[in-house]
Amino acid sequence: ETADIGVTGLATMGRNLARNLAHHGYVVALHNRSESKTKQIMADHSDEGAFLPASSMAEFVASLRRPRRAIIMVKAGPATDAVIEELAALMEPGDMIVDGGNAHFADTRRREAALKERGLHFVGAGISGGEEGALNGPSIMPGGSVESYRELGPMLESIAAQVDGVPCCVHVGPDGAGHFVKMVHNGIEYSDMQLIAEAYDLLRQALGRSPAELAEIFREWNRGDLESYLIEITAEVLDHVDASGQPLVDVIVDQAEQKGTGRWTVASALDLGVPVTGIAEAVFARALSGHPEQRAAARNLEGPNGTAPNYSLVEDVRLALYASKIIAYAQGFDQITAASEEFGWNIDRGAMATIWRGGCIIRARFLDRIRTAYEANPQLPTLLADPTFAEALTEAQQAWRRVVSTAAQIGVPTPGFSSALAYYDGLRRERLPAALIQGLRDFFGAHTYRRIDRDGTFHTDWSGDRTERPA
Ligand code: NBP
Repeated sequence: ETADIGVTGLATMGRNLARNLAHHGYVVALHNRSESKTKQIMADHSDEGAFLPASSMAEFVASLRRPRRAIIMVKAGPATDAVIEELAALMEPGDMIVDGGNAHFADTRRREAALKERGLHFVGAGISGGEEGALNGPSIMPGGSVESYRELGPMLESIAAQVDGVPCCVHVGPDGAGHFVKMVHNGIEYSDMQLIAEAYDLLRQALGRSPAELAEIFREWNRGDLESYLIEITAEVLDHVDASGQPLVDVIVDQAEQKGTGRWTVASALDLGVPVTGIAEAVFARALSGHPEQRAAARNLEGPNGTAPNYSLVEDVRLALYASKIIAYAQGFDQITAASEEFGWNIDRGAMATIWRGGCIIRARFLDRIRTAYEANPQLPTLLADPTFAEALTEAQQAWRRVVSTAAQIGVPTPGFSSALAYYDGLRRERLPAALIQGLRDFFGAHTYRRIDRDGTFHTDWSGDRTERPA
């Protein structure tokens, strides 16, 4: 009973997380369904810290000091349920099970409730940063009880990425809050990548620049407002020439795949009634790319394939990208707000921006601005209302409109830029055509409407004398 913590599931993520814990001085118990992975770590890394390898789950649990803390890093879904059950059967009240996989937050809520009945703490912890992050400092988003965080927090904070001396790990909220926030993080990652891809596509078509020239533009952008990990690696990918001598981006099949967290984010947003158009367009753009038969069938449809030689286009696209990014993040934070209210999570949005500054895929200078915005006004109704972001949008909006119209004129699809602009104009519009929609709903379905000049709900007798009655 000497291990501070254990990790079961020692594939890429689990192995690196266990090593990270050991590097920080913790005694780490190791377990994997097939023992070969456990042995491999001992062969390759046992000199890096204190590991206690176990060949069975019983041995693994027996090696943990109390209250026991075990992190599960296995494939999300039924495998996670199976491992939880095995662990729970061997544990005692007060012990803690942490799921660091990419679980759906509804599964985490279900598991947390079931384990609480058995006196166990269950912590669904979102972990971002891929294998490199797991080893050297990920962004960690743990849910679960306050008591469990008291025990686990210091350990998780010590292995997380650190930015300005602040760990990229904070207690997000009860039950599924951590996995929810991780899900939205992944959704935002989809929209960031879509916007970058649109900027690349538009500049390439409009200006006829080569991937290497475009890499230079992204490198330049990475020195300003857009500075981020994804912009940085965009330059790397665009610059890469493969063994055949061609830019790699030109030989990769243009069908984007997805594992499902983007889809989960959009499905949850539909349930919550939050317009996350930036994430949704990104998910749908990937889906469109993955239908080669439809793309082949549509290839000869009429439309321009023009250029737009225009000296200010590069700067215009930079501004459109930044403005659209603000919209996508504003929408993602709205979704967190809505879920926090729906599930009683009481999530501190500024703290979420803080822990996304490092370790994770969307890490960016930009997140400091979001943190500042929520610190200045914790009740901010939308990020667009923050003075700094409002000013950035004001500065960008003319360029943004030029970009969307140029893209439409030369036939380059920019669903991210266009839908973000439509969202911006929708929110700032004094009167929306939703009034007409309400009129139509009342006409065909007697769904009633409210008036701007009187309280109450009303119905017009459309099929009769068209007088209005209170409903
Ligand atoms: P995988 O998602 O590829 O899962 C492999 C691990 O699951 C192995 O240890 C395997 O054991 C174990 N496992 C399976 Br599969 N079925 C099992 C079962 N029924 N009982 C017990 N163990 C079982 O590993 P990963 O890529 O390291 O990811 C781990 C988790 O972290 C996942 O939930 C993933 O979504 C999440 N995540 C991954 C990344 C990333 O960049 N890869 C980033 C963030 C989060 P075996 O060796 O005996 O087959």
